[in-house]
Amino acid sequence: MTKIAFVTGATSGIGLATALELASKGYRIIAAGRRLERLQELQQKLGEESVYPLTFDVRNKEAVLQAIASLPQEWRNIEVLINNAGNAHGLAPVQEGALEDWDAMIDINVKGLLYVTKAVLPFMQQGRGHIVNVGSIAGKEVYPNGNVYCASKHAVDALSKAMRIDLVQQGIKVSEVNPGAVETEFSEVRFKGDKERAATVYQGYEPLQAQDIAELISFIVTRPAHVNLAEVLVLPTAQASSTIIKKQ
Ligand code: NDP
Ligand code: 8X3
Repeated sequence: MTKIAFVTGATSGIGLATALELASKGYRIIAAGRRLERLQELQQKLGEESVYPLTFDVRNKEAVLQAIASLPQEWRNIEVLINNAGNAHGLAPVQEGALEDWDAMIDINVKGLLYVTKAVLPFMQQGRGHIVNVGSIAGKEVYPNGNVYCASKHAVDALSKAMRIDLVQQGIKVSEVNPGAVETEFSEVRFKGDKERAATVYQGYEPLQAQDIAELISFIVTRPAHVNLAEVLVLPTAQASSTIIKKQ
């Protein structure tokens, strides 16, 4: 039977690349995000049998629970959950940070991940499920002006460890992938659509690409049943810590 992977944030960047990579490995994909047209494009590309688009805002508890509860019978046997949806909003010292940016990061990156996990877990079979949380190097270190984004990813780090302990008796694996800089729409969202400023984040060195993370996630979920690759920190070769020091 074909395995089903549920990927959040499948409209862009790491989530989209992961959906495509897992589909190429034979998974059927429940592709989640807010931008329905992008999910439909993915479905057109891979076929109706292979992709089920599911739109909801992870901040909206009721919408998350309702959307996941509405999954048709043939899409309910979920083996893999990739908790990837998330973003940074703003980059400012704590004394200047915008409250709505803080709310967004905590609501999306932390509470959204929890809501989706809570709703998907009843569909996972004991001894077969695997949850992969996309954390960040920002969940391991803090950097100037990263305050609340870093805190949200530190929460993802703590939750990944806690979920692994809570779910071990059910034979459900929990892994965490912590990337450094990946060139996606991430910085465009952080800088509120300022493409020029976003582009500077990835200039002067070779950043990771979404495909690099997708291949890693695919490797993690295709290990034998007795192997759980619990945690990975993956960086561009040019990045040694959360603050990237570019060559002069
Ligand atoms: P992108 O901005 O390219 O993708 C973010 C994805 O998250 C989109 O598919 C978006 O879908 C989804 N998303 C955002 N907000 C919501 C929401 N409220 N409800 C539902 N879905 C939402 O960024 P990345 O691919 O880079 O980010 C993916 C993950 O990787 C994030 O958790 C990020 O923190 C993490 N990460 C990124 C790094 C980087 O350098 N790029 C490094 C380390 C970690 P839509 O807008 O359609 O809803
Ligand atoms: C995204 C990478 O370094 O901007 O999590 O926090 S960073």
